Amino acid sequence: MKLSLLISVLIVFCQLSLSLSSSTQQAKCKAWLVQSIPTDMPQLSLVPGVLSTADVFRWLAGNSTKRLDIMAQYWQLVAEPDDPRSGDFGYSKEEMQRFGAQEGLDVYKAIENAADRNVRVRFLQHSGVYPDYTKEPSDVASGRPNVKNVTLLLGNWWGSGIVHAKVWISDRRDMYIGSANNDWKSLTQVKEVGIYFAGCRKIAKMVEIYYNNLWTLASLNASEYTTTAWDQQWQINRTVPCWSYFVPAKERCRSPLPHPFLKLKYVADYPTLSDPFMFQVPLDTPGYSNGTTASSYSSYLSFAPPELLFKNFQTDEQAWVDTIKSVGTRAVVRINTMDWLGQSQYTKQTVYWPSLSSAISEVVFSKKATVKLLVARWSHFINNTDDYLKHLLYTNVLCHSSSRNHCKGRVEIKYYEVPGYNSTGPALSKGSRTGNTYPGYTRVNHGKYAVSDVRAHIGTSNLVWDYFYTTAGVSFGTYDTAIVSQLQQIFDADWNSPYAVPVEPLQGLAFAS
Ligand SMILES: *[C@@H]1O[C@H](CO)[C@@H](O)[C@H](O)[C@H]1NC(C)=O
Ligand SMILES: *[C@@H]1O[C@H](CO)[C@@H](O)[C@H](O)[C@H]1NC(C)=O
Ligand SMILES: *[C@@H]1O[C@H](CO)[C@@H](O)[C@H](O)[C@H]1NC(C)=O
Ligand SMILES: *[C@@H]1O[C@H](CO)[C@@H](O)[C@H](O)[C@H]1NC(C)=O
Ligand SMILES: *[C@@H]1O[C@H](CO)[C@@H](O)[C@H](O)[C@H]1NC(C)=O
Ligand SMILES: *[C@@H]1O[C@H](CO)[C@@H](O)[C@H](O)[C@H]1NC(C)=O
Ligand SMILES: CC(=O)N[C@H]1CO[C@H](CO)[C@@H](O)[C@@H]1O
Repeated sequence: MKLSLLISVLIVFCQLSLSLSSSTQQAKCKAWLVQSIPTDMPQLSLVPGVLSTADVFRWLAGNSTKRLDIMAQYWQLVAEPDDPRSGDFGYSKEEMQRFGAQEGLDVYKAIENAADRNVRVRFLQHSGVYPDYTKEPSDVASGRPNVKNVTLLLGNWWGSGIVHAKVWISDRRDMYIGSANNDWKSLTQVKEVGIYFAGCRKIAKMVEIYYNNLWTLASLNASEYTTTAWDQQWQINRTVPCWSYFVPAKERCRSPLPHPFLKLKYVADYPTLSDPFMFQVPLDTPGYSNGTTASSYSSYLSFAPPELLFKNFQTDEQAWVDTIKSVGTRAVVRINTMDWLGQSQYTKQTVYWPSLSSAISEVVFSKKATVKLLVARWSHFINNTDDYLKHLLYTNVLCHSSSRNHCKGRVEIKYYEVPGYNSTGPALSKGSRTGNTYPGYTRVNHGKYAVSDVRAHIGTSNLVWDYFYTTAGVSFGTYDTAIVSQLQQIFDADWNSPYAVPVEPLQGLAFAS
């Protein structure tokens, strides 16, 4: 009698606590995909339920009550059509309005308002860009003791590289991760993709550790913690923090960061984890038509450079490679990037970097996968990109190079050209009209993401060696079917638009399908 009573009390209690914990969790963590779509792209079909970056940035600042942490490459939220040194110079008030410059000012004001509400604000950035550098964060910090700003120069730590991650964390629970810079143009003149989390403490906490680690680096004297190491994997000598895996274990220092990475002996390259840390936070996806109920799928975060890893997180490079390799047999991987190079861009010795192109060729051969790659063509296009893309397209020739091959996959590559991309820059220069029709550094597809049939990966890094080894970057990835499916829709809208034009194979080597 007593025992059965105890048991039923226990059962009721267990059910109660189960339903409590699942309902509080399910009600809390919401995720939306976020885009910026440049003005004057009438032929792009819009994916319903995707939020706009400008709204999300204003909300993150507007909703914050205690803390607001922003990590940015640079700041240019306030347009400067009157500054002759600016790429905005010479455009009229009406033109700036048509370009959507107001959105940037509104975000800037929302940040100022948060600072005035006595929210504890932190800004961490690279040195900024011409002509203002760090003027905007410094202005917000000036005279407000609750606002802290630091400039972190990763070149002092890795020989080259910058803070390139774009992350907002508000009240340790709302967050943005994606391609958008703190720049008015990133809201209405550059195509961006990111993800917005609301009420996601568990995920925000993990990203905050990375944020704090970078904050700590900014306060240390790099020359006391760096060394030159022989990088066996990439065959160069390079500057690395003294706790790097490239430093032999005996010479390796203790990381001054509070959350050091796995203990491993000397390794010849960065270890690929067989069990990178995944978490099962149920995500509500109210922006996806049929995806409002939270289900538990595995999700992950990945970080660059590798020396800034902690716990059991994977490197950003591994997360990209694993996303490509997650593709099912005969299924499709979609990849979107601004830059693509199979090498390094900023190092003294140039590194050859086949990691992503190899992963693509591997799934084309073995899994009969189709890989669709969308690369930006714009006014700052890297000249040798086309050579690397043609090299990757040659996979199609190799695939069919023997009648004994059972290779049924293919690579398809397109350039994405935002209309007006070849007419950007100040409207006025040395007193005369330039003929440009959009401000400098605009009209480009800047998103960095990949999505297979089962896994979505949303990052902040361009697909070039430096971003994975010397530059700060963060990605969020997930097997959540709603996010996977909506990210595919975003890609397909671009891929099938008239703004995407096929990259031609090497001349004379066209592969007939
Ligand atoms: C807070 O965020 C929500 C969406 O998560 C948004 O609807 C609301 O407008 C934001 N509030 C402010 C004051 O920005
Ligand atoms: C950093 O450390 C180096 C080497 O110990 C030293 O020469 C230099 O003065 C330090 N710089 C600062 C700003 O403390
Ligand atoms: C790397 O540095 C070592 C030690 O200074 C030197 O002996 C070696 O030649 C260098 N290798 C390259 C490829 O620069
Ligand atoms: C590409 O080549 C052109 C012409 O040679 C040059 O002016 C431009 O600076 C190059 N761009 C880059 C990003 O290398
Ligand atoms: C820009 O590209 C378009 C389409 O390719 C072309 O018609 C136009 O002449 C180009 N403009 C400039 C300034 O090169
Ligand atoms: C959404 O609904 C459509 C039609 O009912 C269905 O085919 C699709 O699989 C659903 N997507 C997800 C992610 O559940
Ligand atoms: C590192 C950095 O950018 N520091 C700036 C932060 O803001 C103050 C103004 O309060 C500037 O004086 C600093 O230069």
